[in-house]
Amino acid sequence: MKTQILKMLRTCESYVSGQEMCEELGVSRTAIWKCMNQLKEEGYTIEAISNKGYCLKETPDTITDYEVKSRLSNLGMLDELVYDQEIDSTNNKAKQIGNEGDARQLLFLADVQTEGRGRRGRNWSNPKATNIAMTYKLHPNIQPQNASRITLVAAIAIVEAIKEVTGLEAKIKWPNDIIIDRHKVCGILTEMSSESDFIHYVVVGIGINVNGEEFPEEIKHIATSLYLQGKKKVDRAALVVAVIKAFETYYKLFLKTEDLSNMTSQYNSYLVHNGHQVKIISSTDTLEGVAEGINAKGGLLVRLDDGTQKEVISGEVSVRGIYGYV
Ligand code: BTX
Repeated sequence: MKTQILKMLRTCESYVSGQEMCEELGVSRTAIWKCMNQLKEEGYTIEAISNKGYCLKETPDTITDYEVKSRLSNLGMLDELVYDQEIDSTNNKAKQIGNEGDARQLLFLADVQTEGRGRRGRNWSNPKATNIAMTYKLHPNIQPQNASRITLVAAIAIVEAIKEVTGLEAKIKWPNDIIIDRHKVCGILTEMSSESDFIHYVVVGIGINVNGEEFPEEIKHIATSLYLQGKKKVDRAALVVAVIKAFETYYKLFLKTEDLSNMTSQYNSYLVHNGHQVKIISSTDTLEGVAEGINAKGGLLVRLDDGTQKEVISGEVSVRGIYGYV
């Protein structure tokens, strides 16, 4: 009901009468009144004027399912949004529900993660309700070996959503980091449960540093937030909505071909290493060369010093001069 009430308040020209709400939602005046009071307790400023009705004056910085849903005309490819104020990890929750056999496409949202995860067991810090932790649980009908490309699809969507909501020009550090001014503002973690030719689910976790003003000592030198970069507080729900819309557009394009052929130029235009010297550090060796963008498979093309071009499929790319510690 909160979703519908917020939607009505948001789309109305000025005031919505209690009567209109009762009729539209098919509930009693008392039910509306109770819901209004709950919203007020959560920080919404709702003006109530007798004979006129209700008017939404201010929205708190929140990413609850109903706040986000009230800003969307429909959920598109998603069946539902699931919000937790605090959780161990939205990826863990998505996987747990996926393992229980839930076949819906869901988006999990949380303000705080106590055990947020990065790649290879690394940690993702999200201790305060100033950031966004969101995880898609998707059921694409694609070959399992192509699923990791969804990380790159998400990266394009996030760069565009950040630009739309904040005006900031973020870049992609291949394959899964979003950076601004040489610092990491977002990380993406894609995980999957599959058989050799069938995907049970793909989980795409996105962590965005939004309104945080400081970071723990150990990541201070590499992390930044949209607030620190733009010097303005960001409407987190607006950013979630922008990511949802952009991701759906690119994800649908991806599903047509199972590769990035419809979006390589976008990705490459956001790629921070493009045309720059990079160091490819894999578990077996280290290579150096000039990055020449990604190909449709999502591999990074690197022109080695001997003139040959190498396609890097996985591994960690460090870009000289991009991060202070490189
Ligand atoms: P990654 O392995 O590329 O990056 C993890 C590394 O990034 C850490 O080792 C640390 O150095 C640094 N780091 C940790 N926290 C932050 C932060 N808040 N900002 C900048 N740098 C940081 C990146 O992995 C993938 C992260 C995905 C996070 C999302 S949040 C929603 C979902 N749930 C979950 O548990 N993980 C994903």
